[in-house]
This record gives sequence, C-alpha cells and structure tokens, in this order.
Amino acid sequence: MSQACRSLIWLALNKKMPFELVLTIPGSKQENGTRHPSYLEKFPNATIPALEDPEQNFYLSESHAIMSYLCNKYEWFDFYPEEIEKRAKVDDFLHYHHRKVKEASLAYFTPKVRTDLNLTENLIELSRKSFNDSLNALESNWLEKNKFIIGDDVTLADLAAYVEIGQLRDCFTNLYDFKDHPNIQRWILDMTKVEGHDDAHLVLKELGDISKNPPAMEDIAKANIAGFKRILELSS
Ligand SMILES: N[C@@H](CCC(=O)N[C@@H](CS)C(=O)NCC(=O)O)C(=O)O
Repeated sequence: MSQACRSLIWLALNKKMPFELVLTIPGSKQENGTRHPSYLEKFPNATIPALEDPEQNFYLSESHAIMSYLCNKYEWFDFYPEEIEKRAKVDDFLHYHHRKVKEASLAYFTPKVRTDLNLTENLIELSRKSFNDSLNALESNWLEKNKFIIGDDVTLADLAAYVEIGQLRDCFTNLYDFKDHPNIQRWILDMTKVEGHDDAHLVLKELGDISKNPPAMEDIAKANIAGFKRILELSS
C-alpha cells in the first residue's frame, strides 16, 4: 500500500467516508493492473491511487488532486481551507512536495523493498539530497513557525508529507533517525493523533524494521494483506 494511497485512505477514514477499495497492481498489464487497457482508458497516467466517483461518472488520478477534489466536493474545509490565501499555502506545499518530500521513498524506502529495480547509487544520493533539503525547510521554517505545516490545524499538506516522512520512523521501517529535527519529531507525534493514522499505517507496523536487511517478498505481501484487510473492514 503505497505512500500516496495511504494519504488518501487516511483522509477517507478520518472523514468516515464509505468507499470501495480495489486492489490494483502498479505497472502490471494484467486485468487488475495499471497498464491494462481498461485501466488506462479511465486513468491515462497509469498510476495508483485513482478515484472512480460513480455519482458523477468521474475518474481522477494523482493523490493530491483526488484529496483536493474530495475536500471540495464534501466541503472538508478543515483539511483544505476555504480562505483562498490559506488554501494557496496548502497548494504551495502540495506542489513543492513532488521532487522534495516525496523523494523519501526513492532515497530510503524503495531501495529496501524493490531491490529488483537496481536503483543506481547516484539516483539514491540525489533523492537523499532533495529529501534532506525538504526536511531542513520543514524543520527551520514551516514547523518552526507553526504547529502543523500551514498553521495551527492539520491540512492536506500534513497528510501528504507524513506518509513519506512517517514511513521512515523507528516504529515502522526504522530507515531514518530524526534526532537532528526536533520540530519534525514534535509534528510526527501530533500527526499520530490525527484520526485514521493507525489504521492507514497498519501495513507499516506489520512490515516493521527493515533497516538491517531488505524484507522478503513474502513478508511484504503479508504486511500488505493485513493492511488491506483492515481498510476493507473499515471502509464498507
Ligand atoms: N504522484 C502520484 C504518485 C503515484 C505513484 O507513483 N504511484 C506508483 C505506485 S507507488 C504507480 O502507480 N506506478 C505505476 C507505474 O509507474 O507503472 C500520486 O501522488 O498519486
């Protein structure tokens, strides 16, 4: 269950929105894969997560676009403020996220769980630099001034950032030591209190510490099944 999927699931659980979770395999051309023609017809980006809104016969990709859409549709203005300046600040962070905070995955997570990709040291190093730049920006600017990234309240910016940063915590994969980032440590604890956190992150709790050795494919599958089952129970 990828980072982007978790952010969306977290929002939906928090808002107690009923939804149907459909297992789709990234990169696969099989019937349940993102490269199958029936998936591409609805979602040309060929990525997960994706949203199918049957009420509107509407299809949408990209986790940030989907979260913004749901907040607009259901008027969840706590996560995506109505005031245009505040909303623009959330958007600012969501756009910034892509080549910065998002790099946590390529820098630390993917090399452990997708050894088959043979990522080059150079790519990993560039991703680490980008991610570390974003941690420093969060530590000395955004989270130095505010409780959450944009202000006193949690927004989509926090959900998007946490699914990347939080996955590296010692209680999950244990792939990063945040000892030099006290503001980020404080924010991490605040984020764990946002309703839906534990269920959306069960998959990582199940996966556990992978800092020493890459996990076996079987263990990754087991963790995903446990996480998936929990979400299925809660979403219907
Ligand atoms: N920016 C996208 C990232 C989604 C993404 O990268 N998804 C990957 C899985 S982790 C994917 O679907 N890859 C399929 C492929 O590249 O073929 C979002 O936030 O939704």
